Amino acid sequence: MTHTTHSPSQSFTDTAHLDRAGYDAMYAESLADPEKFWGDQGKILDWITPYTQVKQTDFNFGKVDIKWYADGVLNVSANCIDRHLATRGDQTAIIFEPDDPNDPAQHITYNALSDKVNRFANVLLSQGVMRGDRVVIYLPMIPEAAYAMLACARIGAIHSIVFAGFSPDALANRINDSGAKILITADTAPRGGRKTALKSNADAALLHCSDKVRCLVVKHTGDQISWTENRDVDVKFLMQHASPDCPPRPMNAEDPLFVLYTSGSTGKPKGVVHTSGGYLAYAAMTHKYVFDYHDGDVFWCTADVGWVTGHSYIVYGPLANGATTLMFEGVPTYPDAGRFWAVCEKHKVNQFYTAPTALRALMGQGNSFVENYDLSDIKVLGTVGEPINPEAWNWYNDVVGKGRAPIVDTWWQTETGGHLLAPIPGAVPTKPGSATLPFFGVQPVILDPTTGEEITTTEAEGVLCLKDSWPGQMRTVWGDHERFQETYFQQYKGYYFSGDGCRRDADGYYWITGRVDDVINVSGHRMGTAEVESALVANATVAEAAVVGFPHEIKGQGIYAYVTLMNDQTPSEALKKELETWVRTEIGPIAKPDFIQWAPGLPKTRSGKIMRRILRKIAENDTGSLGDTSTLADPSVVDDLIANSIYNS
Ligand code: 6R9
Repeated sequence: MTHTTHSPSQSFTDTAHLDRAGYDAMYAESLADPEKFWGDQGKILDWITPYTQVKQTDFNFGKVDIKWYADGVLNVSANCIDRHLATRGDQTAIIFEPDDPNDPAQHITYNALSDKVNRFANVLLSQGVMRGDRVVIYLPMIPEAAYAMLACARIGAIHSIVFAGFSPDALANRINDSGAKILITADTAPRGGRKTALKSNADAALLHCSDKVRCLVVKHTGDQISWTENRDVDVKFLMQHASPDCPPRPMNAEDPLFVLYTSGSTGKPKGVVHTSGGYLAYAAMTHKYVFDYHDGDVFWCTADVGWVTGHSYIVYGPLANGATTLMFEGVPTYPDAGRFWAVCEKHKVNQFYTAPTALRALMGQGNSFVENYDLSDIKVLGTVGEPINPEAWNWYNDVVGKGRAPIVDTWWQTETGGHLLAPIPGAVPTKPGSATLPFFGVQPVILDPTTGEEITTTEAEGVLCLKDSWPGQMRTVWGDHERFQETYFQQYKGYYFSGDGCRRDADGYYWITGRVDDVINVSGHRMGTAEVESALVANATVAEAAVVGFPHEIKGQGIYAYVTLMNDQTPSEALKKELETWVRTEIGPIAKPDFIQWAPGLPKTRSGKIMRRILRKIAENDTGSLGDTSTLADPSVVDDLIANSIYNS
């Protein structure tokens, strides 16, 4: 396969932080002497007590231990706010663009951000929140979400954001697993002209939590909500009466900053733990270099703060760099498919960062939605979350960027804290669909999945692992270090295993081919098939369920569920609808199956293991190559499944 290569223009490279020689030199230095390299780069932050130790990391299964800047002391909120006040107190830190385009945008300066975060931190203290306590945040995309995160960081509390699209059950599980003392939510959340009843979801979740958990409510829309005395607290009211001065607490570099739950191939979602110093340094550095961010630029990442992308590239990376970061409450298609571009024009956005699924959806609406707007301020375009197909890449490049803006396809994970593979835009030519080359200090390797041996030829295909640590790496799974080791370090000894398949081409460029485990990627959101299955079997009508991904034009992957009903149940369209609604309420709308197929039987080995490989092939309509089915206990179930698949019924 040949691919067009796109090189940055000379004028872009002339003003960029790095050209090719600069990138090559820094990358070489980062591998030759990581202690020195990261020792120098850690100075991107302000330290209360400078570190003398830089890197203490061990990837060996059984003793996995990751520490960066271990004896350094800092405060994350002071790095994101206080240190900028002298030079840029009146500069906008956050632009808030509300759901309704007729409502005014807010420009929150660094001074104003400081005022809000200090007050919010004092409110948390007044509610008994102490260093190391967990605070669950269940908020829409409003400035209070950033205030709450930074207020936690200011007093050393550990935040755990739960995406506002998750159901009460999913919220309750996360509150309980993290042992949170406080839940922060809002009355209602407008999105795309509709409202989500967040507070009533929170009320429902709290029925399953300790009655000691307090609920801090941001009255955002002013909608009517129910109120539980002695539990519910009006945050905005308390903030008005709180002191605007709350000294930042000195924190150790390795003190946890946040826990973020993410799906894996087995079991319940796990709490990914990120710590303070290494995470922030890595988020700031990647934000600066991968987006070629310069002082005065307006940066917009369209993710939700409920995902890691929002943590690192709406809040922590940009604010650590003193940037102007845009927070958008709405959706790309409201009031119409031109909203992203209207907002880019309105706020003169310089770097725009979104997901392939959004691009595919907008691409289908026609170019006029883009062409109506002046996008001449855009300098860099980014993508994240899933592999980008060349059609979407080319549309992004030609129609949105007019061929002028380099596209940075960034591969990374909740676990990695920041970008691991991405082109430095002034330095590295891009190829549509490739995340190109590693960031500084990152050593990708491709292993043969069966032997576990490293494939050392330039051209290679296999599973993607990392050979050594980087400062933004997760440190552990909340409350379960064993699970951390087993998930990421057991299968391929001595490496961090990403769970992704990957190909390296003759130029050494990396091409992510998708997950190799039972994780599916729906619109850039990670979902464990096991999670959806356990939601389905929790319904009284369901005997057994198997869930796989299938190719979906807009979402990348859709959710395909094979369901075996209890003997006394009769399949019907109504029951399908009921099960879809059931999964929505158990997990959230993003987990709703796109297709449910009644399966009188599932293909199982004689030992009772479901052969997912076969189910995947049927869901992909690739039944010509089912492979060996002779080990199945009852091979005839396969014919029935094929005959009744989405493609044949
Ligand atoms: C940041 C984020 C991680 C998984 C990852 C991979 C997929 C992310 C990608 C990509 C191809 C890219 N992924 N970025 N695949 N190209 N540029 O998305 O974190 O939600 O934890 O998902 O997403 O499969 O393993 P997270």
